[in-house]
Amino acid sequence: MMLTAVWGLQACQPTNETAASTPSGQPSAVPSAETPSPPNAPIPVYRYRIVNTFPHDKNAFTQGLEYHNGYLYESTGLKGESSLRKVELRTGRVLRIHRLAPEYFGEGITILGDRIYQLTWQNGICFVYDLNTFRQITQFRYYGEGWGLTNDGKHLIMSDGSDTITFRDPETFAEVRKIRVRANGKPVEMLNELEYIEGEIWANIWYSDMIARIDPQTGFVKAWIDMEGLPVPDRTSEDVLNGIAYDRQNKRIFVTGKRWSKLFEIELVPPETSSRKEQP
Ligand SMILES: [Ca+2]
Repeated sequence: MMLTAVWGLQACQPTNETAASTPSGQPSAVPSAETPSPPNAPIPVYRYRIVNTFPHDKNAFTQGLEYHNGYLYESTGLKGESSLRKVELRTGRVLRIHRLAPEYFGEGITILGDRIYQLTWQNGICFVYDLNTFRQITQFRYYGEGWGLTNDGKHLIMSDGSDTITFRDPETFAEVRKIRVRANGKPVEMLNELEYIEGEIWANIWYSDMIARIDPQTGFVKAWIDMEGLPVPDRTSEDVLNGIAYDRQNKRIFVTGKRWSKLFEIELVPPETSSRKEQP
C-alpha cells in the first residue's frame, strides 16, 4: 500500500519538479540529476574526480561530517572515544573538541542556526550544543537508533540505518514527516551519513562505497555515486566511507571515512550513457 501511494505521488508531479529546485546557471560540482522517469528507468551512476586531498585524523571513527564557515565539524563514535570536533580543513588539525561520556556512542551531526545537533547510536539521545563554545544547551530523546543527520535549513533530517529518513522539528525534535527511500521500487536500507546538497539528500550506504542522491519529497534515488577506488592507505573492512560535507558558498564536496588518514574534495563525473548500475 505504501509503495502504491509513493508511485501515485510521483505520477502527479511534473517531471522537472526536482530539477527546478536546484539552482541553475552557475558552475557546480553537482550536476543536477532528474528523477528517472518512468520509475523503473535505469538510475544513472556518477563517478568522481579528486580535486584536493587533505589530512584527516586516523584515529577519528567518523560518524558525522559537516562544513560551516570555513571549518569542518565532525562527530566520532565508539564508546569511550566519541567526540564532537571543529577541524581545520587544510591541516586536519582539531581546533576544538568535546569528548562524550564513555557510555555514549556519537553519530551524525548537523548545524542549524547557532546550534550543533549530535545523535547517538543506541543511547536515544540527541545532544544540542552552542556552535561556538560546544557547551551543551539541551538534549532530546528519541526512539530507535541514530545514524546520520543533516538539515534543509528548516528541518533536521535523520537516518536510523533502515530505509526511512525522518524530518524533525529543530525546536522540539518531534517528527514532521518520513520518507521511505526506494531505487526502482526496491527499499534502500543502511542509509548512514547524510548531507543536504542543492535540494537533494545524499546518503552514504553503510558497508558500501555508494552514495545515494535522494529526492527529499518522494524518497526516490535519483542517482548513485560510485565512490569505489578512493586512495585510502591501510584501510580495513570496518573503515568504511562515512562522511559527506558540502561547502555551499564554494560548491565544494568533501568525503572521508572511519579512521581514514585522508579527506577528499571531489567533483562528480556524469555517467557514460552505457554505464548503469541497479543497486550498490
Ligand atoms: Ca554530513
